[in-house]
Amino acid sequence: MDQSSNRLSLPSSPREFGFFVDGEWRGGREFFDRASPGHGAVVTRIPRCTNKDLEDAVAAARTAFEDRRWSGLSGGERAGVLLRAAEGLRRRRDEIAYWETLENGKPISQARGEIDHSIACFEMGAGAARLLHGDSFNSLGDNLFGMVLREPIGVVGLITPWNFPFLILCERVPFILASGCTIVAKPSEVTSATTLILAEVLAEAGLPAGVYNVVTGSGRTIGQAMTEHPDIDMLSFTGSTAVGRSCVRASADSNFKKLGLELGGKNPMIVFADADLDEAADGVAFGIGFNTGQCCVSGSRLMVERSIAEEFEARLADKMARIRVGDPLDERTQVGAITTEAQNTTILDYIARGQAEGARVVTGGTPLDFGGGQYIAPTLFAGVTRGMAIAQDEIFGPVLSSMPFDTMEEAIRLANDTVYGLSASVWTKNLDKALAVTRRVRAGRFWVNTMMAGGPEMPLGGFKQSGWGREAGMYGVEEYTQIKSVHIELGKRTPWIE
Ligand code: TXE
Repeated sequence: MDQSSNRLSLPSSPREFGFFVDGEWRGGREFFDRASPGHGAVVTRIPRCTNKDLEDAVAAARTAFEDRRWSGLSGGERAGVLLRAAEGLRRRRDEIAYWETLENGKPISQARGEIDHSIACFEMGAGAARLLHGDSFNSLGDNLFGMVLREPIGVVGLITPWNFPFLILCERVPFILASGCTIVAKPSEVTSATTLILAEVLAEAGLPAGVYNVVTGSGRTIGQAMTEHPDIDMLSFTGSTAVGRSCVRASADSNFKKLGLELGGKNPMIVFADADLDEAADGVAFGIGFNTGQCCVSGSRLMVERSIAEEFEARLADKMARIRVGDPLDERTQVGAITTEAQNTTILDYIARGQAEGARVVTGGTPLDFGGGQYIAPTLFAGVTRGMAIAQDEIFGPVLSSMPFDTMEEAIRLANDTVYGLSASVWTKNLDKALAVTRRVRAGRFWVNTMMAGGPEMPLGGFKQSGWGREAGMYGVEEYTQIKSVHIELGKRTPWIE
């Protein structure tokens, strides 16, 4: 097939966005220009909101919460809006995927898959809105009845990163809305377009004004102000561990807002000699290659049983060298561009550091030139030891560090040898080993003989310094609720004063 027919083109001029407060679009006074990381051309102009804009958004979300225009509806009515939003997303799937690819640099086919997953999140959220319930205690004696109510927590601030701008948003928004809360969202300054498009979709689906607001701007200004805001009841933050730490401080210094934090990872993939080695090599290549390794759940450390280590690394290197890296707008591309220049520099610095510290590049290790944008070849390091930076730090790029192990005990020890605990995967045909590893490796998401599988039913979140709380599924909805215990006296109350 002619190569050009497989490729979408860049927009003829940058698309300018407003921001969304209280059901209305507002024009920006100053803007960020965002260049496509795959091509270098400016594709969007995003408003640089002010603190006053944030104040307006929080006030709108507060009013919408307090007057119960959303939380006062039945779960069924909320579900109706979420299902209509899912339909709206289905209609605009290709458009949303296109802007996601332009700002983020991920392959267009992958972006479409992420919109499909996002639609499923809205459908799941609709079900959850109807299913959310409390509990009752009929065991307190004939004179007392106990009820446990789940109430929406209030105004939720949502700060999202640039690696999955729409997917991460949609792993949260429908669940927050299902609970009855209202939202002020702030996307990453480099990938704001699709968070703004969602505002249009939700409004068309009948979401009342003020329930979903979007302010755009930098993390240091708008993001920081959100973490400190006394009228935001809960903040869901996804991003770096460093900023996660500052969210905790800001919460303590302001109103003790509840925090949901999804932070970094240095996730192990453990391959035993009895695994299907071809499948394992494919899964491991996917684990580090998917989204150019810019996933909080990327498998970035490989632990492979020593008896097969060399053979497995060679097989894996062969697969990694065959990953189709290139123009994100090309239908055939499997791995696109690195999303920001800063991230590109960070990754290349880590590759240089790995070599300086004595690890051996088996494949990759270099930038790739496609005549514009920034790309890095999927990279495998062998001979990595636990003290090396590439064994400990989250690189957030297509760089995999391989370490051999001799026994299952050693594999588990190596896997847990990190401050993080977001995800892990194990490859073996032996059920005893698979379950022992799953039980003992400390991570919030586990894959056995697969990588990255899952759906909106399953909760997401981390152990250790990978974060607090869970998103998605029923667990995700419950995070956005408060629990109220209600005690009802029945019959005549025994008097205190005779
Ligand atoms: O993240 P930041 P960056 C990791 C990854 C990456 C590193 C740095 O290792 O290399 O973080 O990326 C907003 N108060 N992850 O610098 O700064 C910011 O505007 C409040 C892992 O881009 O944490 C954006 O919306 N908010 C990760 C969001 O935080 C602030 C995803 C994330 O940006 C803020 C992304 C502040 N002081 C990066 N400063 C994951 N878990 O998937 C910034 N922000």
